[in-house]
Amino acid sequence: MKVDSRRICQLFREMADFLSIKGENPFRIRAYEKAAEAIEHLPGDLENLYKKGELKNIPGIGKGMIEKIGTILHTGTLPAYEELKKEIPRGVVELLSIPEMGPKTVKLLYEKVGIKNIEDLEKFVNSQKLRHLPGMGAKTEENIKRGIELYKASRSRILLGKALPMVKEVMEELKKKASSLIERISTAGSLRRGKETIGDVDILVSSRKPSLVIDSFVELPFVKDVLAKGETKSSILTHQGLQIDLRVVEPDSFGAALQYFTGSKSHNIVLRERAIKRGLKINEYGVFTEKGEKKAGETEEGIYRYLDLSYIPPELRENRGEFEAAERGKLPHLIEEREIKGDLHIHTEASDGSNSIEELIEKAREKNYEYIGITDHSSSLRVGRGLSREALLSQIKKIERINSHLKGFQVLKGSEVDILKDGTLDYPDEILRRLDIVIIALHTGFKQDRETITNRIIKAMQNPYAQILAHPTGRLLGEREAYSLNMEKVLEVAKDRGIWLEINAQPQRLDLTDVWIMEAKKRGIKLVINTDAHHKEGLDMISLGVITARRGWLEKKDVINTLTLNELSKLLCKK
Ligand code: DGT
Ligand code: CA
Ligand code: CA
Repeated sequence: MKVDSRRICQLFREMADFLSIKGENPFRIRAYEKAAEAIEHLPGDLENLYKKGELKNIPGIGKGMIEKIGTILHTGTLPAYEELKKEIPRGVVELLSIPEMGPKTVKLLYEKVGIKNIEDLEKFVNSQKLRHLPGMGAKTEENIKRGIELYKASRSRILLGKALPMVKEVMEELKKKASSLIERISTAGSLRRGKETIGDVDILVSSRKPSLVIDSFVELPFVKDVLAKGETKSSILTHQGLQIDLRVVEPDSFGAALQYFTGSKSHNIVLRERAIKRGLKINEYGVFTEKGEKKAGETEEGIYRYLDLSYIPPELRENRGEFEAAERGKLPHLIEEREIKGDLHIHTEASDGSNSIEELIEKAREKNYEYIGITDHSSSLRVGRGLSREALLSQIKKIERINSHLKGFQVLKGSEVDILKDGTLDYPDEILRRLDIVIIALHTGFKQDRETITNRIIKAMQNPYAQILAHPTGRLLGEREAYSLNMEKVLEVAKDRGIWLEINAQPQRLDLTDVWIMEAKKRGIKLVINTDAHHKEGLDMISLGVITARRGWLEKKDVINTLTLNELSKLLCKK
């Protein structure tokens, strides 16, 4: 029996959720989570590795988990899973996705009050009954209420980082199935513009036989429901809950349709007004004169050119000044992924990551990088399994040893140092002095007021060894809003002190955000695109960071980790 590895991942994650609601042993729960994570990043086919007995070499997958994988591969499921699924309603598990709702609270509300889903919870909270339960209070109730709102808002949108790989697969399957029918194919909409979350996926195809393309599309294996089906367009829902709109157009209007369906809406409105001013009409078929003569439409470039604009890359189409720049030929030459020379924020197995320094070097060299920064958590961050001073010092020695054997590549000694409650850093200066890269980051006290948080961060930025401010706003998409922060002030200090601001490429973070990136660039602040990877495959997330940087109008020269090793070393020496 062929079981998709993603299904196994999902099953393990559900197991972890079930067990946490049951209040089971945290190590058992963690074992499922770790195995799911490892499977997600597996360097090969799960079934093959299992058959060859090679799963035992994969960090994160223990003996017990290998047995369970075997059972699932043979039977499609696990007996314990089937039992728990009967016992705990789906809606109860979903409660875990609400920010502020931990397993203990879910268990309490389910067992003592009978709350089985979000609707039950919402009613309970709104009637102010939750505050009277043991260990709760008005404040918790308020937090959960906000959590529900946040969750509901996020449920309808999906992370770019999650959608991209799924969409890639969908497009490949469609191309395979309808190869003789399809001339061109592209994503459009917010996905193509690289927005951090997307409502639905838009795909555009050019073909001379539209209805046949549509027929192939709705029959693809990932389709769960067909929401709409016409001669030239269709909407479907995938098994993973992704909505995909497909439109098929004639080849000579592909450019016009691509421009139109890429949006954004506000960008398109300005473009249309521009056309009207010139006595032209623009729509998804092309640019036309008053007499109906077609002037452009086959390519996007042609459309912008006909309206006296240089080509505007999709990431800039948000009506944030791109028309003025395109008119004057002053559009930025946007940064590209191949210009990235290294990654300066990476965790290893020494703290809460899963790979060794050597494994990370190997992956980085595959990416043609010249350097990586090893930056595990600092000592007081318990949840991040932060390094004690001694552990950090011995890691420094280890890195020096490794570096002495490397040619054309260097590991930079670093740390993601926690900003403490009083704005001081988690290691003393005599330790920070020995590091190449000091990242400062806030991991606690998110609920402090705006002034307190701002002052804490600013104080930390004054430390002479502070170099990079990580994930500056602290947001976690769908989970946690940005903490209240006076970003203008932070930018001022960053400029003043020469602190580099991080664009954190984690799909849930993408922080700094596009608008603040533009703001930072305007002030001449340098940025650095980091993955904050906790797993070697996580280094590939850099692409999301680059997309976000592009949305913030960044060029190669604005981004520190486009520097060669040589250039970066010189810069770090100067500091
Ligand atoms: P999303 O899906 O909410 O993340 O955002 P988009 O931008 O992908 O929006 P969507 O899927 O509703 O439509 C795709 C594009 O089609 C949109 O960016 C611009 C274009 N579009 C859709 N409806 C209209 C409209 O009424 N007027 C104009 N000018 N363009 C539209
Ligand atoms: Ca869309
Ligand atoms: Ca759409």
